[in-house]
Amino acid sequence: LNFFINGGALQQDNGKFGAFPNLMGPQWLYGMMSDLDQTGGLPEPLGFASFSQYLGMRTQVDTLFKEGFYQSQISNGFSDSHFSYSGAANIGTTMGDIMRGASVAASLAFTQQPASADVGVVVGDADSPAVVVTVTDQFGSADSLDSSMVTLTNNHNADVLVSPAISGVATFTSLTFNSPGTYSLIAMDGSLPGAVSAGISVTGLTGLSGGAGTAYLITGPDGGPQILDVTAGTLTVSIDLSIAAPNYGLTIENGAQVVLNSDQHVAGLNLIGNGTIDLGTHFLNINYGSNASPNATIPGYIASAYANGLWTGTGITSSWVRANRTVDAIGFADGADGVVRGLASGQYLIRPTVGGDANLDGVTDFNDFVLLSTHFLKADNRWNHGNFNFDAFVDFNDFIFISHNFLFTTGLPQDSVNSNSSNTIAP
Ligand SMILES: [Ca+2]
Ligand SMILES: [Ca+2]
Repeated sequence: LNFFINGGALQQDNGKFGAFPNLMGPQWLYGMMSDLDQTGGLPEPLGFASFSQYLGMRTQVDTLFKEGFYQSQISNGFSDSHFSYSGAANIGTTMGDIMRGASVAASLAFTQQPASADVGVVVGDADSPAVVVTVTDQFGSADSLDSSMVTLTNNHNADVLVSPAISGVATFTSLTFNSPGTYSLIAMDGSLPGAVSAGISVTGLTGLSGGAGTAYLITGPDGGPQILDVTAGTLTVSIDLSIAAPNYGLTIENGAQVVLNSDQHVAGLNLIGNGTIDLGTHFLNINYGSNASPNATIPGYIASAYANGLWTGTGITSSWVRANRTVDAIGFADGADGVVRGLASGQYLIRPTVGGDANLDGVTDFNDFVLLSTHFLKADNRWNHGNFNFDAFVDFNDFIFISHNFLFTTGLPQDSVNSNSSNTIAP
């Protein structure tokens, strides 16, 4: 009767359970039973009437072969230096040749995975269980001693994700997919045979589309404040994402671009490096609420794109404005200034309009001249105070826009959210 118990190097135990060191947690007890049916007169362990009783007191007997191999997982079966069960049994010293041996990592298995996922959304929220790869031992269970690194790749691109196996279980909590498709994941770990997941159907979120090389990440809880982080390529946004993700924040990283095919409401806009948003003909409303006004960053973003009137720079731009730059520009207003009808305090509006249209009502007229004259020759970077060339002062260079475009309109459709005013384009 030979027993091998994982938990360390193979070790002869002088035939005594009593010589085991403390073995904590689930352990595997297995061995070769040469005479389990006792026809050969094998002695029962001390304190048990029969082997069947002895085995029956195990927490689980997974496999039992008479005259062969058996294994059983024991939870907390060992305390101090004795094997005990319900505090009653001390196996004693009659078990024969008892040895202890380590389990060995034998294979990999996907033990949890989603069937589907959204592009850019981290796999592992309530909608899609995180991918779990288990390093199994020679008995088909998680190798509780394993802490190796499991590598995850896929059948579409070069993305590689690595996670340590903790007690034989590697959980991937930052897995995302960059583009639609049916994915297979491949798990690798050293020289172990690789494992392939079941198919994962990945679809893009409604209203978002991008070409090859476009990558984005959506973080934050479902229904809570989320961030759309565009990390590479050009992402076209065709619906107001705030309908599904209220007060979401938009980050556009260096080298990435967002093209709006829809008006957009966000909680904040963060451009990194040459990150660019092309408004087209659409407005961007920043609902900054009680946070600091984005006026600290927005005029700089637009000035960067303005490029002395050519609109060829990066930042906040508009391809429509670029094509109509002799008349049109990107204006902006802070609701806290009370200039734009329908734009509440805590909201910030950025939109294409005609040059000189300080109050963003779509026409350059005497009302805009009044705003400019009120702030004339003052240091003020706000479009809604009459600064139309994105520098630091309201002066004659800004008056030129009103003069040039007097009574011009944008030609853009006028919004009518605020039905109390026939002269508003605020969202
Ligand atoms: Ca106006
Ligand atoms: Ca100016």
